[in-house]
Amino acid sequence: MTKTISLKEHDLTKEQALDLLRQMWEIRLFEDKVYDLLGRNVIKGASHLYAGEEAVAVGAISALRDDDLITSTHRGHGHCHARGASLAKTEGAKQAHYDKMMAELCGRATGYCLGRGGSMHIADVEQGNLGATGIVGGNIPVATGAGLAQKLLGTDQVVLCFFGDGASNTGNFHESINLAALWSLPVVYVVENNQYGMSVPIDKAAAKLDIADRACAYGIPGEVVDGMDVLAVREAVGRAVGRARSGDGPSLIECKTYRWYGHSRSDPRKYRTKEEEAAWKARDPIPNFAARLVEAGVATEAEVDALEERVEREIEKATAFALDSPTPPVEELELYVYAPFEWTETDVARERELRERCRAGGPGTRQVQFREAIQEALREEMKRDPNVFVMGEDVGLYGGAYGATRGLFDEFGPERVRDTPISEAIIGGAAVGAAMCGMRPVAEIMYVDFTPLAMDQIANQGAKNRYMFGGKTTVPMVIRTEGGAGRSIAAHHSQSLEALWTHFPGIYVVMPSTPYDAKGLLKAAIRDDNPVMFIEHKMLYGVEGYVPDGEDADYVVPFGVADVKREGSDVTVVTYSRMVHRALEAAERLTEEGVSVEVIDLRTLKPLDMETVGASVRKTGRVVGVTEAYKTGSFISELATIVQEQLFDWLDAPIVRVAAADVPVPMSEPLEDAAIPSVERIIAGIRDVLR
Ligand SMILES: Cc1ncc(C[n+]2csc(CCOP(=O)(O)OP(=O)(O)O)c2C)c(N)n1
Ligand SMILES: [Mg+2]
Repeated sequence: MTKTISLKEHDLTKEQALDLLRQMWEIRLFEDKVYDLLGRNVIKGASHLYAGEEAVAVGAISALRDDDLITSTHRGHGHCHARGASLAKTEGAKQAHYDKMMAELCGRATGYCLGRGGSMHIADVEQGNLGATGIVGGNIPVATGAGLAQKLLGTDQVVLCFFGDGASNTGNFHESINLAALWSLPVVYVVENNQYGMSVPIDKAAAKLDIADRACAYGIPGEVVDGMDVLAVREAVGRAVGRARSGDGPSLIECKTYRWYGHSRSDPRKYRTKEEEAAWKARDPIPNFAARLVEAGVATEAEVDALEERVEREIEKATAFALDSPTPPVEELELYVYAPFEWTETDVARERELRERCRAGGPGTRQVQFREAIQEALREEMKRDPNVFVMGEDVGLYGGAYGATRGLFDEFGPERVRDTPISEAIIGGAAVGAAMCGMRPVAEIMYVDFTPLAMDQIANQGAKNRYMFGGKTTVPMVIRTEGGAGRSIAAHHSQSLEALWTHFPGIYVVMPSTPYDAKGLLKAAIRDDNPVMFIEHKMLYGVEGYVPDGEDADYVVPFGVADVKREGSDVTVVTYSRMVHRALEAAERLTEEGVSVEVIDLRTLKPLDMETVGASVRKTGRVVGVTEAYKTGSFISELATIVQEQLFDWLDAPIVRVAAADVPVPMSEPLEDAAIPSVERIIAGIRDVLR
């Protein structure tokens, strides 16, 4: 039997108790309405309904302060609802919140995410709801990163992270909780164990049925709670929030609960028996809580009934608001992919002048290695902006696998130069969450070959959150990584995977070839409000070059400005990173034969400077694209298509691609050499295009 409620014991006023009931009714009736609208095809797409689980979201969020944060899941209406409802202090603000939620589900311009996110990606970042995710478990690292930001910023705000029993079997769960425990981050992990991950019951997905038991493996408190009892959830989460706020680190709270509807609308629920459903429904969190309030004399039956009727009217109003709202204008399709930032003509002109000065060397310049250029950029940006910090595997005392962070640990200490566990997903995800909360992380993934381990976090969350959430957030993070062949370390440490990253909208891709470019581009990347994949070639770290000195030492290289590394009139070679050096050597050798080759270093693949490429192609009429990446699907293939689309009339010959062989990069030196473009192969490519 449930305990009689004592408001005093639960530290609740009557208004607060009734508000918990009201919020649960709001979620229930909202979800019933969504079910109806889905059935009539008014709401399109997937909506995973939260009915049955209301006590979890409402109880947990009621334990938060207004400035705390949440992250949510594909079954996120309840979380979004409770967070928004608890922050809205007037009836008008509450109605506006329901309106924006319903409008978002209906794909309208007035929705929380302006119709970009819909049910599975609903968010209200401006009010501390860092968003839902369609990737099961995808929000757990983001929440952890948001917790890291609170720690670094010195706030006492707490992050509440909701996820399902299914999500607790993803690597994200383990990597996140390990890191949060290690760094004592203020995150409360709330598992909504509704007994199923789609159709698969918990006992077919995990050998141990209480997910909270896993907490002890990470040395944090874990607790199982009756997720059908709003006060039990509120209390357990309240204790965990208290620990997090006072610096005692994360907790794992498992709420046993049940969803009333199928996984999604198309689910006939064949995997559940009628008896099982009936047993859970007898424990319905809403009428049970209402009865307890009446029984304890907190509210009358009439008050409770009036509440339900009022909620019905609110949801009807929200539905009418949504259906009367316009859909987003298609002309605005591309709005919000990138945070706006325009380099001025003056920036570009100044950089051109500095570039020329450094190409020549001499007064006002200084010679450094590529590795030192990276170190200098990091050091200068960390000094300039206290929100810049570095994290990754072995970036601390060791100084990074290639020494690019050497010296930073001594200068800035372990808080701002953070060695991480070998957990690429959480390195990427913590960067996303921290960046969404005002930090400027520079996260190192040791090799580009390992970036696929973090791909969900960087590409699905980091690159897309701004767009999916209606332009209401920015993700100013830099992922630094090392790519390329040349050290006989074979197929897991030698690839050029930039094309994977140029494929995703919402992330820039930068590949410098000289110390000058590396320093200026890295500083620009750190200052940019967009996610940046910054790929350094491992064979370039020892290369020397000139950087501006004196009063020009603090310079940036604007994104989307290619550098003509050598002028020529017969052929345009377009390339980037290490291949720039080989292309220049090829060009030099061909001079002896009277062939004049222009070499364009793209510097940033995204944004791409087609203006510079176009001007060159109009002059030469012949293009060779050179890349160290596998030929199939390489970025140079994309470039060839763009040239063909935009400059076909100026072409005098088919475009030639000189790329790596489509074989995993082999270890043995002669094989490795044969796999990637040599100077000779570039010369052959140039001869081909001249035929
Ligand atoms: C990474 C990933 N794998 C699979 C899916 C497909 N899928 C969506 S929800 C779901 C079940 C998730 O179960 P759980 O985490 O328990 O959440 P619940 O749906 O029960 O709330 C699955 C398999 C997905 N969206 N993302
Ligand atoms: Mg589940």
